[in-house]
Amino acid sequence: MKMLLILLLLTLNVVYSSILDARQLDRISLGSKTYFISNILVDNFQAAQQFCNSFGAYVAEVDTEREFQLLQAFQRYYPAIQSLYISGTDCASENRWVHQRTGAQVGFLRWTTGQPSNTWGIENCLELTLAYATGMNDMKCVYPERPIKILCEKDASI
Ligand SMILES: [Ca+2]
Ligand SMILES: [Ca+2]
Repeated sequence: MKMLLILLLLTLNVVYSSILDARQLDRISLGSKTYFISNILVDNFQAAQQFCNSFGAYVAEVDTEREFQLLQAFQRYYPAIQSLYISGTDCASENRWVHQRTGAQVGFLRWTTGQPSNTWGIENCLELTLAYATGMNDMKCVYPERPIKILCEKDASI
């Protein structure tokens, strides 16, 4: 299984950097973008944004199926990481998902089983999750009971 994942990542032109900040995990590239996972946990979207910003990056904005597939493969490479903050909120209009940074509509949505649930009417942020069928889940933007890592995106190649 692990070998299959490695092969998949290789075919997706995964490039690993040997020089990593202590707060980052490995990186991957797609076109002119670089993605990396935080090595810290945060319990709210604002902190996620601040973390990515400190690297000149932003919370990953999934806009194409190709981007989604790559990032999902990247996450699967680290089975211990079940959840990752990604960009997107529907706080202004229920189930109309836009990026927090730009206000642009989220270009690609792939919900995991039973989602979006908008549980308690307050799930207005997005995570990429390996739970159930894997995909996206709407979750609370402030979630002290369950801190998670962050998927950041940067407009630069490695
Ligand atoms: Ca919602
Ligand atoms: Ca949900």
